Amino acid sequence: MPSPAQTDAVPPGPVRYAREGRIGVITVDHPPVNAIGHGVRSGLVTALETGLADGGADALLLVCAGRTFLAGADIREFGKPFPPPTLPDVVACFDAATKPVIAAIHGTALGGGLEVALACHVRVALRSAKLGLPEVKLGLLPGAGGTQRLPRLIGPAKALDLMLAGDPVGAEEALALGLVDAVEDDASPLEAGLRAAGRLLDGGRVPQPVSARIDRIAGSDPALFAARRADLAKRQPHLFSPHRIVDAVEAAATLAFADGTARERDLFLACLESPQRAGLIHAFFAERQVAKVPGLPPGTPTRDIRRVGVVGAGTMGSGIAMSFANSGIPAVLVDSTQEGLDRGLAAIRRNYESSVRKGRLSATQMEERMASIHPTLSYADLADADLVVEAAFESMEIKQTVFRRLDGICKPGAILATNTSTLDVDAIAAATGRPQDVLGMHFFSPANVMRLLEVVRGAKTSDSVLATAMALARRIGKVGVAVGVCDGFVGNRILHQRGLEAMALVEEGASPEQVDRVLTGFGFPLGHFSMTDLAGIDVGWRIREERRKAGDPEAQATDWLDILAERGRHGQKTLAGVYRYEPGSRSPIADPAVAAVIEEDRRRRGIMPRPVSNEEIRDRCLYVMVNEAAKILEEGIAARAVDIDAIWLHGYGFPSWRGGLLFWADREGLGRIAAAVQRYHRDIGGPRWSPSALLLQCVAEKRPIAC
Ligand code: TC6
Repeated sequence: MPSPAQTDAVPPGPVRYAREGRIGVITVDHPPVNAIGHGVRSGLVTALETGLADGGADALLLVCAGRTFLAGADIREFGKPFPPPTLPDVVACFDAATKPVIAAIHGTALGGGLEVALACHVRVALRSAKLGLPEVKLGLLPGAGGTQRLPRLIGPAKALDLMLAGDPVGAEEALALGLVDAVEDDASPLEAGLRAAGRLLDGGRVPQPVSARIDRIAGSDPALFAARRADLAKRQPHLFSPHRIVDAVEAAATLAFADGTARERDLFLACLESPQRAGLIHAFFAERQVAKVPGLPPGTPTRDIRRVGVVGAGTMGSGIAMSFANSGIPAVLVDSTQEGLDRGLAAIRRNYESSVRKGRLSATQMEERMASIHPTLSYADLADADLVVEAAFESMEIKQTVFRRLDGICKPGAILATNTSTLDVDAIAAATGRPQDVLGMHFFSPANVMRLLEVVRGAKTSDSVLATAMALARRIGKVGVAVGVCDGFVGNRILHQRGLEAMALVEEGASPEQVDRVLTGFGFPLGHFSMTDLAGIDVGWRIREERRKAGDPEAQATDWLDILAERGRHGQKTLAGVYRYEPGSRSPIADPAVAAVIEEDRRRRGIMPRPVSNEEIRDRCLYVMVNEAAKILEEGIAARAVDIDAIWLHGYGFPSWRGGLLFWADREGLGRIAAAVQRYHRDIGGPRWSPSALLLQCVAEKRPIAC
């Protein structure tokens, strides 16, 4: 179908108006995602007024060009003044339209985009479309009438589900919910919209505006709101905007539309002012910014990755194989023993079965994914792989042996990646005759869940290999961050310093539970020691052994964690580590046996325990991280502060509403942090407290470290 001819009625801009027979078509064309910035807002109002005044148009159609419907308000404008018309003004104009308005949705109708569609009389979606109100993920609420209209359309309970999760639903589900009126196949949004408009004009009844409906909210149960508040207090105690969403939906259910809308506006403005909004929006852009690697020209050729290999069927290797299988990339999984292979495959199956039980996967999908993982004992089966990820034991000797072997078997051009978390990628690459094809792909445990992928560029890694790994990260749903080679790269290097500080705090008198409580109180989902148990104490123990062998001055003495590891307390997997665990449960339980080991260790070292305040724990654990992060920037191991922020957000559960480690540091005050670092350097000492020159420089120049 030809696109409608453009009239001169509306000057060229992101929104145009044209007529197609009896239908006035308003087209938004504002790449890449039709975000509703100021130009789109005023364009929409002008185009709507033009359509309403156009005597030849009996109905109006709102449609978008490009890959998606309106993807929401322009996030870059939040925090700046909003020149009118505001999005609520635009939505009010659509709501008051005197001709029927149809929204034809393709791609994603998100946030303010869906709110505009909710103010239309009819919504029709292509089958591939997704619809949602993700504002909660940005620390906001749907502030253009979404909290008032959605409950009127689908009922308050389902509306709360959608707004509190922030995840989009597919067109079919939207139809079942009553969010859209029709789903169309195989059409352009323009064709689908024109068809729906034609049906409406040929005798269909024009539905009343959503704002006028009360059937779905009449008699709402007040207990619903109390239950949601109690649930939020338990699950998301730190977050500001979810509570405001419940308040706004309660207003929809109890107040007249105009009063509910006014209440929504107040609550929206409170969210807008909240520091959490700034943090979450920084996190949103951080995820996208890290994909653009400084010095790697856009358009760098990438290699075709159709099948991969994974060496090692342990916890990491199995999770990595699942990450590929989940994205439709077949994986050959190699292990040195049948027993290891069987154990890995059984773990993968258990994991998928649990997803099937939770309704996240169908039984057929599970079997398809299992079938795309080919277990083998033979390295020769890797000959065809386009990329191999090695996830063997964390030992340089073992890794070099594996790489020598891979170099002999893998086809020319195949990329060889190591999942090492601490070892020198260049030394591993040197075991091969193709160092340009070697790099690190450092996944985080559990690898099939955690989104972070540190892409470690070796001294000889070629641009195309780096670009391929970054593109592959995106393809498998990970946030790839390019980093340089150093011990622990970015994430673990910072974690290592926090670990040393957490251990020092326990030696001085804090308990592991107290340290963990302070960190979860800050917003981390897990405390340092719960995380150690999850990763496996034996992993850290092995790393410490390597460090001891390498003569690291901070890793000389055996500590109480080593004693736990030596006694077979390897963490959650052995139901005992720093904590103990009931079979089938992941909840840590404080264990007097561990307290006794710690006490014994203090006695051995001649340390008299003292009370340690929560504030001291917080400052020491976090400031040591900031100091190390600043050194990483100084050395160029991470190119930008945003890379470090993304790494801690996506790999270590840094609270997203705090924006990221260095974004948070600026808000905490670099002067305060630097002064404390210098004090701890004097009082505690050790390389980890030697102040970063960059940190001191930022303070001297009164400039932020992050942005
Ligand atoms: C809201 O609506 C509140 C309303 C109440 C008001 C009173 N604004 O993700 P991609 C950029 S809150 C500005 O790589 P995809 C993005 O930064 C908003 N920019 O693409 C990137 O720029 P770059 C509610 C935006 O195909 C480029 O577009 N809406 C926006 O993988 C491509 O993005 C949301 O939260 C935006 N809204 O995914 C939706 N969105 O190239 C947020 C994207 O310079 N957006 N950009 O790096 C998304 O979820 C995804 O972008 C997507 C497309 C699913 C729309």
